[in-house]
Amino acid sequence: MMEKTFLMVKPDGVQRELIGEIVSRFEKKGFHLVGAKLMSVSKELAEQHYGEHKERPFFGELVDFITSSPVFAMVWQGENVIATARQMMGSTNPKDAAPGTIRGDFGVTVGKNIIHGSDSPESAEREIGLFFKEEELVEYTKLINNWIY
Ligand code: 3AN
Repeated sequence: MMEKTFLMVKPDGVQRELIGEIVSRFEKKGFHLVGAKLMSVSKELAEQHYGEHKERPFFGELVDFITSSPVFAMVWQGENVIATARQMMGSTNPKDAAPGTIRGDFGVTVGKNIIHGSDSPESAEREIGLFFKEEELVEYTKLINNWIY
């Protein structure tokens, strides 16, 4: 199923200069980049984005962290991209993330786990809407897709 997902290199990934590495993994996999921007996350946006974690003890930390330095927000498109991107990211806690995944290869601790990815079609739609205006998403055809699908 052709889907879109919201992925975000978090402040630790941007500071550690992992944007290129991460974008490259999704490009090489065969997914299609339809939106991207380097941006600062306001406290309001962070609280909306992490709304489902409001009652968790680490909510304050989460908001402080994501607003502490720029993030690289992206929208990727492809068949089953939501679930596949989650697999490519690895487990939430990098200590449990398999080698070969982004968190398994580059992360150490759960508070700084480098990347966020939507976990369902509903959250993908919600998060894309929070971070991107419709005109910031670029629909285009890539001939290489004929060799992927
Ligand atoms: P994921 O990002 O893999 O979907 P969630 O949605 O369970 O994981 O958690 C959202 C974010 O909250 C995670 N990316 C992680 O940075 C942070 N987080 C999760 N559990 C903890 C924890 N025990 N302590 C600190 N931060 C946490």
